[in-house]
Amino acid sequence: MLQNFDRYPLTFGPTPIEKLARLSEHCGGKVELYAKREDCNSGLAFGGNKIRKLEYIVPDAIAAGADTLVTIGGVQSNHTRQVAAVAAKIGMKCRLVQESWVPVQDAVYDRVGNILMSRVMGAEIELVDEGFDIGIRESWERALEDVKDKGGIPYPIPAGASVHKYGGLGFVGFAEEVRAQEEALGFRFDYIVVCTVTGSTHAGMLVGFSKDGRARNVIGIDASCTPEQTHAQVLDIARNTGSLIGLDRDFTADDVVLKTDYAYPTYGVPSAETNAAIRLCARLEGMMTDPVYEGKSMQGMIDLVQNDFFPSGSKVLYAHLGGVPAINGYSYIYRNG
Ligand code: 5PA
Repeated sequence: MLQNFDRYPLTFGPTPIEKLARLSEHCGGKVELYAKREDCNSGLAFGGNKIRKLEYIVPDAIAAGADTLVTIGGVQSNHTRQVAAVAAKIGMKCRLVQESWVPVQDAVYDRVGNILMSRVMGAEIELVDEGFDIGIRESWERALEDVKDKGGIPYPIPAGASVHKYGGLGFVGFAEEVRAQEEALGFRFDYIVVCTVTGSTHAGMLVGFSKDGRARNVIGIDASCTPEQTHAQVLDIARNTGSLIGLDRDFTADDVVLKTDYAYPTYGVPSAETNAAIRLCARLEGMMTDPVYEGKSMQGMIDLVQNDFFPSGSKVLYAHLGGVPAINGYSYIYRNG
């Protein structure tokens, strides 16, 4: 589906799929759970889902003659850390706008994890006191202007690399990769579970899996806590990505399956149930998830299994999208494990 697009390799190659045997058993054994490890996809500062997206964006940045990647996220954004790593790798500068998207503050919240790594990798960081919003932000537009004013050539990457024209392509590639892995495994996954916030991960998968009739088998777990905006953004990106790759079909709101029961109490703040899911998965599988994104999709997947959302015998693929470095910003919550 992606043969007409340039890809700048930043990942190790296809990501491994592993069976979560003990977690499946714990959840009753009626459903087989697997994880596709996007959290182990690259040597670039711990990798994660943005690296796959950036593989299709970097060729455009190079072609544009840019010298500075400019992007935005929260203080513990995984996306900004991955853009900082990619900028270092390709020899560009990096300018990051980090807004106060999360209301709780651990003593070291702005010193550890993702933001620590972005600083070490040489990104120029501006902390801005604005709340959560997945849309286009004035602070980011100001940063683009500022780079220009100082004689640089900025390349704009929006939050989560999502509403970028090529933002959906990386996860179309994910679906193609899963199809090839299914051939080797000798079975097909019935459902794919994905954490959804800025939307291009989910949207790319939806487009990619539509090729074999599984668009609605991509189960998004909202972690934005602004689900209407996220749902609309997924649909927009899916439509744009579909027409970009010349797909002969449109997508409707019903194609975007988004579960909205797990993002509470708000973006970036884990509930007691999210923390229970993080600990359960860590203790049964040695697989770490984070309190902002993957812990919520893990909680959602476990809850859906336990409430028989997936028919007995289903094979469910959990897309582990990375994000664990942020857990360092939540040290007080996990001080006793
Ligand atoms: C993020 C996003 P989308 O934004 O593509 O919907 O992906 C959601 C998601 N899991 C899921 C992890 C680990 C993520 O980092 N992170 C954002 C960030 O700034 O890090 C874009 C919000």
